[in-house]
Amino acid sequence: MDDRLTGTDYAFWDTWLYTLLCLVIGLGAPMAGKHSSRPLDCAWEGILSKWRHLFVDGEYARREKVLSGLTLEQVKRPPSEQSHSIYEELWHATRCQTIVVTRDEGWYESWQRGEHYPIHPPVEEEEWSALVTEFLSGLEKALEWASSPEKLGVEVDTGVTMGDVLHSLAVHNAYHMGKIVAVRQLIGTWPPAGES
Ligand code: NI
Repeated sequence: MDDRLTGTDYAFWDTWLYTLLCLVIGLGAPMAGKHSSRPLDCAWEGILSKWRHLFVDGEYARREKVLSGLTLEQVKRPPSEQSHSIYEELWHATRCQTIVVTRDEGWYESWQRGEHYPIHPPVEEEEWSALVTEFLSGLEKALEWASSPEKLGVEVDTGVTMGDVLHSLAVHNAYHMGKIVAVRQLIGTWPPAGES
């Protein structure tokens, strides 16, 4: 997410999503009869569950699980000199996500200045838990953006829609969630206690 998105990069996803939507609605319409809104509702619920799959619980461990059962000591210590700590990974992913889902201009400007990681490690356990809360609530905000074709179609940059940016955000999250799991495996905290 260090570079601004370009429309051409994401044209495929945009086309895929809307073609799928049109197909589902088109197939449902002849069977709709008087209740023509129901296939549309069902189709959109299906699309929303795909977004939940991308953001919350699909393809790899639930994001809540990836971030659970960690102590302050474990999240602030990088596993090697070249590595980011778990706290740094999540801080970075969260800032990026918050910028996308809240359209926060202040955070966007600091990101543009190259401030992609925290300046210092967390001192209090609460800093970590607040960061986890911000990240998980950001996932729900992403789903709110995905809750209607109108919201997904909002143009956030020339030729770039919110839907385009959300797909990119899901990939970015996956990259950093995977890095966090890798660090957890290295330091012997994966899976979280009590989970398989
Ligand atoms: Ni990144």
